[in-house]
This record gives sequence, C-alpha cells and structure tokens, in this order.
Amino acid sequence: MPAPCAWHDRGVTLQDSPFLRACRRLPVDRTPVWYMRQAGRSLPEYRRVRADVPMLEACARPDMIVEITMQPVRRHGVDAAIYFSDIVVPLKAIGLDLDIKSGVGPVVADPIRDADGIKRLRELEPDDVSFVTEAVGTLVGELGPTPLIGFAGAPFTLASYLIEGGPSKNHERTKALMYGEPELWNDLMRRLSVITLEFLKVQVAAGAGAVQLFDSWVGALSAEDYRASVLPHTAWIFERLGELDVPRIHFGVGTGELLSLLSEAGADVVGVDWRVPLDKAAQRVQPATALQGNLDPAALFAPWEVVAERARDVLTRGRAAEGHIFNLGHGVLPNTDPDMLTRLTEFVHEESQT
Ligand code: 1CP
Repeated sequence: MPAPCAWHDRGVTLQDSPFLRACRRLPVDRTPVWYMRQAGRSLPEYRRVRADVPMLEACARPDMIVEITMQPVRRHGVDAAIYFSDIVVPLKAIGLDLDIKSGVGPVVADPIRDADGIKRLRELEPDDVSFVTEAVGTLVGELGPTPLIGFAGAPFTLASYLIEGGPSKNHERTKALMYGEPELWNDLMRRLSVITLEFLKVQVAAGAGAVQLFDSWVGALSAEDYRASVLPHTAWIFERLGELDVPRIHFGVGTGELLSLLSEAGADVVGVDWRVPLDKAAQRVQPATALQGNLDPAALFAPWEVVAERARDVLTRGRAAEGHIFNLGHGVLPNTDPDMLTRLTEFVHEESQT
C-alpha cells in the first residue's frame, strides 16, 4: 500500500519540521524562517506568470496557485510555504462584487454599510472554493516535509475593506459603524467570522499544516475598543480552530499595545511587527505562546552588513520567547531585492544552528 505509507512518512517528517516544532514551542536545531508576502511582486518569476492574468483569476486557478506558492520555497529555501491567495478571496467566492486593482488592493463595488448590505454576506460552502481544496492537495504533495500555512483575513480587517470600499488610512466609516451601531457591527463580525472559519477549515481539511489569521489593520484600535468589539469574534474563531489541532498564528500591524489581547484571543503564535522588540513582546503575550517576526521589511534596502546585524539582534531577542519563527515585521515590499531574502534565509539558518 504505497500511498498511505507515503502519507504516513510525510506526517512524521512534517511534524518534525522546524517550523511546526517552533510553533509548538519544542526545541529546534535551527530557527525556522519564512516571509509574509514571500510570493508576489519581489519575484521576477511571479511577475512573469502573472503578466496576463488578473489577480483574482490567479487566485482561483489551481495551476497558478501551486506555481506561485512554490516559487519562494524553491528560490529562498524557506521553512514554510504560504498558500497563494488574498484575504478577499472567500468574499468573492460568496458572490460579492469586488476586484483587486493593481497598485491599489481590494476594491468593493457596493460597500456594505447597513443591515441590507450585511445580509448579502451568506455563509461560505466548501464547494464555493473547490479550487482551494484542489490546489492545497497538490501543494502538500509537492512540498513534502515543508509545511503549508493556510491563511485568512480576520473579521475586523475584512470589515474595513467591505465598509470603506477599499484600502483606508483612518478606517473612519468602519469605526463609525463599530462605535455607533454595535448591533449591526456584531452581526457583520459574526457573519465574517463564520466565513473566515470555514475558509480556514477547507485549507486544513485539504492538508495545510498551520493557519495564520491576518488582522492587518486592527492596530488602528485602542485596547478597550479591541476588547469590546473585536476580541470576542476572533476568540470565537480561534476556539473552533483549536479542534483542528494545527498551530494558529495571529498577526496585526501596529499592535504593540494590543499584543496581550491578541494572544488572549487564543493563538499559539503571535506575529509581531518591527515596532516592539521580541524580548519585550515575550513579556506581553500569554504564557505558552510562541512569537513570529520581526525584522523591519524596509531594513532589506540597507547594506547587507546592516541587515545581518539587525537579523542577529532579532534572533537574540527571539530567544526570550518560548518559541521563535523568524519573519519580517510585515510583508515583503514589492521592490525588495530577492537575493537579499535568499541571503537572509541562509544567515538565519547558520546563525541559529545549535
Ligand atoms: O506570500 C504571499 O504573497 C501570500 C499571498 C498574499 C497574502 C498572505 C497575498 C497576495 N495577499 C495576502 C494577504 C493580504 N491581502 C493582507 C494581509 C497581509 C498583509 O497585511 O500584508 C491584506 C491586508 C491584503 C489586502 C491586499 N491585497 C492589499 C493591501 C492593500 C492595502 O489596504 O494597503 C494588496 C495590495 C492586495 C493585492 C495582493 N495580494 C497578494 C498580492 C501578491 C497582491 C498584489 C497583486 C498584484 O500582484 O497585482
């Protein structure tokens, strides 16, 4: 019976991977490293395959998803792959009229701002995203012992795109709804939580070895507002994800003041941006939490010696955490020299070798 045997072998080596071990706060022989937005515009091979294919079409084609997800793994030798998609893919899949505009980001044709709008958010069925199941299945076969991270946008960050209609600096309409109409807000957040949970479950059922919930813009909130209006919803998602027995990573930008609450929401790993050193962050999160981060992505534009020195500092401070996964403090910037990332990956591996 070669097939089940191969799966079994993969299971053993996969669970031994430095990435999954660090997520579970187990000893590792080197610090694992991957980069948020490691696929994408920094890679010439990405720009080539995407040249004639709109972003949301690429996100719905298993052949493109597999190729783009594999590109940074092949090139940089990172310790984990992240499933190529976007946070708005599940919203598109339930029929919302939205697009990803090049150089802008997600744009929603008819923003959601009232009870009628919220009713348009139906539940996500696995069949709506059958391309995800197919792509993840192929990917885990190709990746072998390298884990695949599934991901989704968290309800607050998704709500911001839906309410504002696109990227927003101040999230003013989002906050107006949150502060002014808490019942509507909670209805919106509940519906988005159900969609997000289902989208992550589909990825795990197909073989993703970990999940990351991106609440990228939640750093715009005070701790009190986060606790009252967001935490209950993300905690609901994390609690249900717990049944799946894969590490749960939670990340947001500018969340220094929220780190303890982000970890209270129930993640196994908290992602930290570049503003808070990891030794400080380790004091802010709940016990039994690993950290992920946190080199400033803009530092990669400085000379290599500076990058190396800063990466070494991240590794040193990361030892204060119960587990550490090296990453950037946010996504790879589009103009980053990809050779810097390859070199950084090798450096992190060599420096952290035990
Ligand atoms: O490694 C990878 O590239 C993984 C793929 C990935 C991920 C994890 C993409 C592809 N998007 C995302 C998540 C995502 N999308 C987040 C959370 C992560 C983060 O904070 O960076 C957010 C906020 C979005 C929304 C989004 N999609 C933006 C940001 C707009 C804003 O508000 O400032 C943008 C520019 C996009 C488009 C997009 N998504 C992904 C790519 C490669 C692109 C660029 C599209 C292109 O190549 O034209």
